[in-house]
Amino acid sequence: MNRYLSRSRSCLDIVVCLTAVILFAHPCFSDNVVSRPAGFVRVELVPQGNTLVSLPFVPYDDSIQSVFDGQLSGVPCVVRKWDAVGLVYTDATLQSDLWYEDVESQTLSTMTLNPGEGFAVRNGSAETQTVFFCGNVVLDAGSTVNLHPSLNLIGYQFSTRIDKDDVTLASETDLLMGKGYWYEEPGDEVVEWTEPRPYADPFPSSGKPSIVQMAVNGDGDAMSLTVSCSGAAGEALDIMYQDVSSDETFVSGNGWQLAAGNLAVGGASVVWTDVGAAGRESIDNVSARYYLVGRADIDTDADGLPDARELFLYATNPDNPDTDGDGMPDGWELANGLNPNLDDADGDPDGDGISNLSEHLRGTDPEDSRVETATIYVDATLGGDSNAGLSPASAKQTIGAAVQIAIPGDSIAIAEGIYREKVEIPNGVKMVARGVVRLAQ
Ligand SMILES: [Ca+2]
Ligand SMILES: [Ca+2]
Ligand SMILES: [Ca+2]
Ligand SMILES: [Ca+2]
Repeated sequence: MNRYLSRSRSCLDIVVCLTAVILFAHPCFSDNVVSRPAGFVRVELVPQGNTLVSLPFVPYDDSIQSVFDGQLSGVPCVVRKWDAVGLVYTDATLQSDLWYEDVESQTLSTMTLNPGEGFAVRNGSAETQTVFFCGNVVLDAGSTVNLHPSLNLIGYQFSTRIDKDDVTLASETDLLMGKGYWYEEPGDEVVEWTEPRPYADPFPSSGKPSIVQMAVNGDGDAMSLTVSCSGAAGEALDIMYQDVSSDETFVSGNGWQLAAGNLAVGGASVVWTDVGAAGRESIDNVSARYYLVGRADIDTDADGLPDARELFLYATNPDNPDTDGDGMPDGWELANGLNPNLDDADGDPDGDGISNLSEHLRGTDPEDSRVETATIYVDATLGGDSNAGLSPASAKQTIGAAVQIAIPGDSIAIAEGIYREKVEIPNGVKMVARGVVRLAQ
């Protein structure tokens, strides 16, 4: 049996504790904006041999029957767990889609599989077979595995790989998702192997939406997610995902991408199937994929971006419609190719001489250099300087505010009234009075 891991303890524990304090200071968000994360790891089983594996997600049902759920074929397929206390193996054998403790007496297996445990899978087929281990991302603050004297078969307890230098149980190799490892405890006492969660937990502790089931199809190339919903009127969902290859680590708070946007929901649950898409590999081509479901219809700051997308896709503030304070709302900036986290009000990517802020105020496209002249309306009585000014109903209040956004060729239409301001008319801008206009200081 291979010895993959060796033990050495030092001040590493202290470093890990400090890391934990930083991770757990992360805020949690309100219950109905986003789900907790779920995911799968894809594991390849060598033909007619044993592969050491582990479960890096919390299965929806930890029975062996449910964990494998029709994913294996061939004779014999056997799952073998090692009892480090009794120093014996326990086997479960697959026959006709059922797992047996004893095939002859038709006694079904009661074996369970959970994170932290390692086990061997014998693939009885002459072909490599792939299995998907699915479930919730492990979000416990810390996890402990008891290492018994002599041999143990273990897995890393969290839903990511971990670098060999970061694991408290000093290792000769990185601990990879979905892999199992033999560990030989040289002492004669039980040793606790404890790891703090290696990624932040910015997720609500409960609530809906919630990913309540994942199931792979028979061909192993599509994954169906069942999402439990709140049932709120107008509820709509975004599905976000994150792919992590075997040499990368999961980063929970960012790195998410949109898989499907604004799915309509008409009841207590909805099923969405991931069949891949342009820019998103189908599930048979990725090592591990994580999913997050956000409410697409909750936009607290009314900037056009749902809270969940602001938090996990764009890193903008869901409570501030203009995160970078440059006068242009987050949603408008993203829709027009600008940066919602950087003051780019003075930028002019289309080179038309009109700044991004002016383009926003005029309602034009900052990525289209065609200049459209406009009429800007001013009304001392009914107007407001935060209005766009491009229609009588959204008139500005002062001529100065209109001048600020005017370009040569524009007209400024001034409604009847008294204007107590000093006005300088730029070249090429025409002023049109509509009724009796008085300028006063
Ligand atoms: Ca928003
Ligand atoms: Ca902005
Ligand atoms: Ca900006
Ligand atoms: Ca421009």
